[in-house]
Parts: sequence; C-alpha cells; structure tokens
Amino acid sequence: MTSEERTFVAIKPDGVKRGIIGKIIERFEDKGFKIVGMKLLQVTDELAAKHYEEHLGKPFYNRLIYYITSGPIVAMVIEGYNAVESVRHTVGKTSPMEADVGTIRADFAQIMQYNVVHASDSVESANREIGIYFKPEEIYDNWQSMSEIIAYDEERYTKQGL
Ligand code: 3AN
Repeated sequence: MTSEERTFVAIKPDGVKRGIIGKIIERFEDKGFKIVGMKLLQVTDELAAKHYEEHLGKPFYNRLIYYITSGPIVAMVIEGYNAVESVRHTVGKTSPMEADVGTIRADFAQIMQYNVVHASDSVESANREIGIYFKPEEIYDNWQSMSEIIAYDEERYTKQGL
C-alpha cells in the first residue's frame, strides 16, 4: 500500500558550503516529490539539541552538534508517496561508503560525518522534525504539482470518454 506522507530533509552545512544545493534539490524534484516547505537557516545550539536528542550521550554527539551548527542548512518539507522511506532511499545509507551508487550520499559524499543531507527515518520523526524547523504557516501545499495535475486531467478525460 502506498500513502501520501510528508518528510523533513535538510541539506547540511557541508552541502551548502560546497555549492551543491541545486544539484541536491534537483534529485528530489526529478523523482517527482513535491517541495512544500523550504528555507535557508542557521541552526542554533538549541535547535541542534532538539534535532539530535536521540544521539545525546553518544561519543560523536559533540562533533555532530558542532558540524550541524557550522553554517546554514537548507531545510525542506517534502511530500510524496511513502515519502519517508522513498526519500531515505534517494538519500542513501548513513555511511556514503555503504550507500548505493546513484543515491545522494554515494554520489556526493565520502564519509559519514559529512554526508551532505539529513532525512527523517520514520513518520513520527518526520512530524517531530518538521515541527522543530517549520511553523504551520511556512508550509505551502495549496498548489498542484505536475503529477497531481496529470492525475486530475487523466481522471477527467476518462470520465468524458476522451
Ligand atoms: P541518518 O542521518 O542516516 O539518519 P543518524 O540519524 O543515525 O543517521 O545519524 C545522524 C548523524 O550522526 C549522521 N549523519 C552522522 O553525521 C552522525 N553519526 C551517526 N552515527 C555515527 C557514528 N557511528 N560515528 C560518527 N558519526 C555518526
């Protein structure tokens, strides 16, 4: 079964500093996902602590906070069928060395500590992370993506016997 979901994606500071924002966004657009929220922002220590609370106490925690606050990120809310799992698939495994070729992390990153993008790992995480970075009024979904227009037209044509 497929269902429409929302997920949270961030182009991390290494992606922004390398000037590959466009190339990464292109991957999601090419796949047909609908971007319903997007902004460039500086992650504060407070936001970073909320985002990575599950990693608190782990040996890499301090470096992780240092890295995510080291420059601006591009935060996005992405909508699509099974978006959480599908976006994770497009992004690739946490370690770029293990990620499948063709995924963002395999194609743009070398090591886990600088893996260019973040994507929520469950619907619950997605809702939590979207809530950390976006106010409800910063999400714009009252427009139709090309796939939605095509699906709508198709239904209309079929009904009219065209
Ligand atoms: P993902 O980003 O694929 O969801 P998480 O949430 O497990 O992966 O990890 C978040 C970030 O924490 C990773 N992108 C990586 O930068 C860092 N990280 C995770 N595990 C390790 C590890 N074993 N050693 C160093 N850094 C790690």
